[in-house]
Amino acid sequence: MENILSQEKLHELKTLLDDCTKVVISAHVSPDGDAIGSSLAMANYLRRKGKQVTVAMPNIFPDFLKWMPGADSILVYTRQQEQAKAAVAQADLIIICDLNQPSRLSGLEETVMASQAPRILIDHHLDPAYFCQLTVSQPDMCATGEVICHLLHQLGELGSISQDEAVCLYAAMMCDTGAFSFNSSRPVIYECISQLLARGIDKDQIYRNVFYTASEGRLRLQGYLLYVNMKVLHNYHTTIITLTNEERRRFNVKNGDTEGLVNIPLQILGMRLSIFINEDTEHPGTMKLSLRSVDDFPCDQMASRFFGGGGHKNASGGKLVCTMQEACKTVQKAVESFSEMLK
Ligand SMILES: [Mn+2]
Repeated sequence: MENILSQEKLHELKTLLDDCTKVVISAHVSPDGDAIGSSLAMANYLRRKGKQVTVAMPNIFPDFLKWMPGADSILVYTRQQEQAKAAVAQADLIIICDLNQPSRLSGLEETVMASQAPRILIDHHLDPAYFCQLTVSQPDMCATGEVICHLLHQLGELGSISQDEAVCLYAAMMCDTGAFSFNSSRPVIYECISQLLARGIDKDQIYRNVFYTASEGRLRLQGYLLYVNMKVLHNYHTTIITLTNEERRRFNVKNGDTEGLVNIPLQILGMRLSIFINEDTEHPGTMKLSLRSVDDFPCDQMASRFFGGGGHKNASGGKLVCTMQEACKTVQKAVESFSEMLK
């Protein structure tokens, strides 16, 4: 295991965690498994230490994460604004997981930034903004869940965390690595996992809880998207899949039902980049883009140059406020401008 904090920072972390009584934990908008898992791991850990903890997410999160220990008490800002604001106003510590810019807190940003409470950022995205008293940023790590494993190790607590905490941390790492199929070759990841397994978690059950939860509609939609909507740009080793809210309604699929679909086209031999353009269910007319690549193709650079987003080398996202047709044109332009790297 790695000691990621200097002695001085470790002391600062200990003091912040010891001195707080009411904690709010949040993560990025459209929370994924790492955002929810790392937030709930910290929540379960601090509750066990006797702290009053509220987890508040900027907006809804996928149904396939609702089994996670503590998920039932998560506040969703877009649905429970007053409660979330009150919790932030009363907090004497705010922990922010899995994001690198305060704008990623979306509707919660203003309230969080207005609070006088100290903030801790725990994250693994590139180029963190320094808007917290304590910033724990480890861009080389596979998930915020992994960063938390190392922090708990350094606090001398990793060996004695609860099973619930271990489950959340494992799920966080599993979700951000496609069940350890990408961005997960650093040996120390498996030292973390070894420690989590030693807490008695059932990793196979966690896998099924996350990945084997499809509705009939999702499976049929998946077939439709691959058969009808997927465009293959053979010259660029790139695939593009589109999904509008109208199509979503036709298959009766909910938020979260399209999670992971962006990875499937990379199963085609030789494909290097997969782009999924997905109309936002909460904001029709906004197109959310997910990018996945293999090897050295920089998804994050494409997302930041063309889609107002960012992320990691092999996984990034962004959004465009426009029609689906216009989004497709922008994607085409983006792919052409990266043609040298894709041919
Ligand atoms: Mn993450």
